[in-house]
Amino acid sequence: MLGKFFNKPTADESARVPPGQYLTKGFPVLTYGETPQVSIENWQLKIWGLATPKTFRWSDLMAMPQSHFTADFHCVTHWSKLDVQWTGIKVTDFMKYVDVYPQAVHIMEHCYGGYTTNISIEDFLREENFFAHRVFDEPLSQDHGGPLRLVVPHLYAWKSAKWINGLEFLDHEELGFWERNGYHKRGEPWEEERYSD
Ligand SMILES: Nc1nc2c(c(=O)[nH]1)N[C@H]1C(S)=C(S)[C@@H](COP(=O)(O)O)O[C@H]1N2
Ligand SMILES: [Mo]
Repeated sequence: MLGKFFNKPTADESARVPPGQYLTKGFPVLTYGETPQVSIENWQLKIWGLATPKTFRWSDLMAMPQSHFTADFHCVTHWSKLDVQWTGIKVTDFMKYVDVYPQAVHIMEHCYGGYTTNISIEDFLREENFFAHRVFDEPLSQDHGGPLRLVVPHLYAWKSAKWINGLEFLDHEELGFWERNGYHKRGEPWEEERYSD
């Protein structure tokens, strides 16, 4: 596995590489199915379920506070990329514009193209999570989820929904696409929560 596509981590880095993961030199694209084409003019992010329904347009997101993030990225297929540099909106800043009902405990992330993934409210509301529209100082490419994706650094990257266009608030846990297909409900890389039992 090491060699052409993977780096052996330095001692410093290896403390940041979860068990069973290898550092990749590039930034692989991992997409199930077709890559959706979404223009900024037509782009929408909808809120529904156990929250006041709302639709955000691109200009709404751009008017929110913008932040820079450096985060490690861990795909369950065993590659990790350290220190990815992103620009976007903190989830906790975004959520100041969303009115969630008290019964909500879980979220389904919905995407253009039909991909879904589930996350608990607790995992979603962490300070280090963000919606990204730039990476390494370039607009986020379509392949990597442009114009906008979610990034949840503390869970395997399948939770980091590309082309995100909906947050459905739920009073129970429902499973998203990979979670229904054998992957773990939560996906914490340090615990190697790869597959469901
Ligand atoms: N909409 C959507 N989001 C997605 C995926 C996908 O197939 N569709 N793949 C997930 C997986 S498995 C990973 S590892 C990361 C990959 O992000 P990247 O292609 O930018 O590396 O996106 C996640 N988000
Ligand atoms: Mo992945």
